Order: sequence, then structure tokens, then C-alpha cells
Amino acid sequence: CMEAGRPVDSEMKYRLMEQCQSPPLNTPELEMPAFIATKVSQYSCQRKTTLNNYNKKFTDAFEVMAENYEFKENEIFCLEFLRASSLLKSLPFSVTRMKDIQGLPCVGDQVRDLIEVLVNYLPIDSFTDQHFQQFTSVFGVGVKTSEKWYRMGLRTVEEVKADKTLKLSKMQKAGFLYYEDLVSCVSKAEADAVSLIVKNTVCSFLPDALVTITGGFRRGKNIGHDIDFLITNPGPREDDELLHKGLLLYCDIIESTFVKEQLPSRQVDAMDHFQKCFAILKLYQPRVDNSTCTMSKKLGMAEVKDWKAIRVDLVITPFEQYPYALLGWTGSRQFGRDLRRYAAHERKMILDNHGLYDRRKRIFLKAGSEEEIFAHLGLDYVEPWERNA
Ligand code: DCT
Ligand code: MG
Repeated sequence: CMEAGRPVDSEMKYRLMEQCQSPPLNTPELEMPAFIATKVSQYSCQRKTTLNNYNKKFTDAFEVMAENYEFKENEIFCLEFLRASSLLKSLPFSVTRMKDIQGLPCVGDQVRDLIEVLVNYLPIDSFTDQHFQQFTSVFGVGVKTSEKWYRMGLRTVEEVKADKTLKLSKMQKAGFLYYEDLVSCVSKAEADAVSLIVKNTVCSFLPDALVTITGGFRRGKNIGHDIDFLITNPGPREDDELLHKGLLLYCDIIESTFVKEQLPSRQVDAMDHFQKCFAILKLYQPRVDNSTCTMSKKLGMAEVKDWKAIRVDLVITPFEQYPYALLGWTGSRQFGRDLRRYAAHERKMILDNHGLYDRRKRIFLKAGSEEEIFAHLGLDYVEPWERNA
């Protein structure tokens, strides 16, 4: 159900123009080290992308466009904007003139048009499409449901909550119940605190288990929407329950669907087959202001909430697939997509979160570390904090 594309979505362009009523930006010319645009790879796995993004005003807008096209199920245009966003994140300078993007890959006509609109304006800090971001920010609500609610005339999370006729899944119910906590980002300190809880709990079941934080926090981010963990146990497999019940506010366990003989999936955005648990954890936090606590107790008021609900993904992998799972779950999503695209198009190999299959030699390539996977692919190693594509 691809939709025929329009040059740049005219409504979106109009709204962008409206938000850009500020005078043109006057940045002094910066001394740039030699930068050769034509040498930049179209694959983010051949670039280094740290969190130092010089082109946020463009990449934010591109990500909104990508999300907009995802809603319209136009995958091609969605990917065009995601690739352009990731490319601009890797540039060592801010784009200030059209000349700056000359010769770069991943800049199609639509992207070029939008850059032309934005290049003369100040950064847009709060440009978001309220319509759909409102609903997809709820745990368990995807683009389909969000669009359905929007078409029903619902506009805010409160309106959805108040509508008793809606059938919510167990996941969405939890999403609404802990909504405020879950939309407020997870901090690095919270990630460290949860990390301790998860490690202690896992180790009480499996003393030799390896527990690693993955996702954005492994890439050096200071905030995230969730905390991702990879758990593996050297030696014989044990599928014990790894979860400490009292702290679990919500838990959805997906059993492993992995079949040993199965070839890696060719789908670029495929889910993996690991046993995983999408959970909401109760993290007790010492209150900063103790007086409020005692005061409210004295006055017989409702007790002050001394915990925060935090989204945690636990992924359990067999030991021999651990490096592939680590590479996949460290992300970013775009980095992973490009790794798989690079493997398929440049190496005739199929990569997923379980392994790497060489189609010419018809063998699975074993790896003991992420470095070995990059080597199998003939790629220079990219550190986790350089994978923020
Ligand atoms: N991933 C994957 N397979 C999935 C889901 C995710 O390989 N089915 C990878 C891609 C990125 C990584 O796992 C972590 O996913 P997120 O938590 O969604 O992304 P993040 O980069 O950690 O972002 P955030 O900071 O918002 O949590
Ligand atoms: Mg994450």
C-alpha cells in the first residue's frame, strides 16, 4: 500500500515555513578540515556518528517527515528521510548553505527541497507533530491504533483515557496507568540504579550470567525512553524465570521462537527470535524533599509516591549468539539497518541479531565479539558511541 509521493509534503512544508518566521542565521565561516563529500559512504556503518550533532535543526525536521511517511505507510520516503537524517548527524560541521551538501550521498530531491527551506532559518526547537506523537508516546500504542483514534476525533491522551468505549490491550492499560512516569525520560542515574537491580536479580538465579546494558545508554546517551539489557549465560542453557516479581509493574514475556536451522531473515527491520521481556519496573527513589513526605503523613494526606515506573527491555540470548545480539541491540536502529543493507548488497551476506550467513560459502560465520563481526563484514570497527546514526 505505497502511496504515490509528492515532492515535499506541501502541508508539512507550509507548517515548517510558518514555524520559521525568524531572521536568517548569520554564522561566521568556520575553518573546516579537508572534508571530501564524495568520499562519504552511503552506509552509516562506514561512518562515525557521535552524539555531537551539528545539524539538529535539519535532523529533527527529517525525523518528523520520516514519522509522517511511516504513518502513511510510505516506507521508501520514510527511509529516505531517516537516511538523510543519519547522514547529517555524521557531518563534522553545520550545514549553512546549499553548497555544503554538494556531492553527499542520501540527499534526494525531497530532502534537498526541505534543506532549502530550512537553511536560512534559526533552529526549530519544538517542532513536533502533535497529532500522532501524542498517542504513539503511550507504551503499547503503535501508528495504526494512533491513527484510528485520531480518525475517531480523539486529540489528547486525556480524551483517550476518558473514553470508556475503547478496548485497550493489557500493554496499553499499563501504558496509560504509568503514562506520566513513562513519558518523562529515563536518566543515566536511573539506568545505573535499575542496572544494579537487574544484575543482582539475575545473578541470584544464574551466578555466571553476563548482564549488559545495550541500546542508547551503551552508545553514551544520557537519557532514553527505556533501558535495554542483554542477558546471557555461559554453559548449559537454563530457561529459568529471571524476574523479581515484587518490582514488576508490568511484564510481557515473549517466548523464544528461534529455530536452529533457520537462515537469517532477509527482512531489513525484522524482530529477532530471542526470549524477551518488555517490562515496567518499579524503581524506588529517595525523595529529595523529605518534609513533604512527613507533612502529608501528619495531615493524613495521600502518601507521596516514592517510586517511578521505568520501561525495561530484557533480552535473553544463547551464549554463542551474544555478540550478534549485542551488536543489534546496541543500535541505533538506523545503524543496524545499514549494517544489514551493507551485508546484503556489498558482501552477499545475511546479518541479523542471531548470526551472519555467507550466501556464497553457504556457512554461518561464528563470532566471539563485535569486533569479529565487523571483520567478517570487511568493515572497520565502529565504537558503540560512534553508532548514533
Ligand atoms: N532493536 C533490535 N530489535 C528490536 C528492537 C530493537 O535489534 N526488535 C535494536 C535497535 C536499537 C536497540 O535495539 C534499542 O532499541 P530502543 O530502546 O528502541 O532504542 P534506543 O536507541 O535505546 O533509544 P532510546 O534511548 O529511546 O531507548
Ligand atoms: Mg533504549
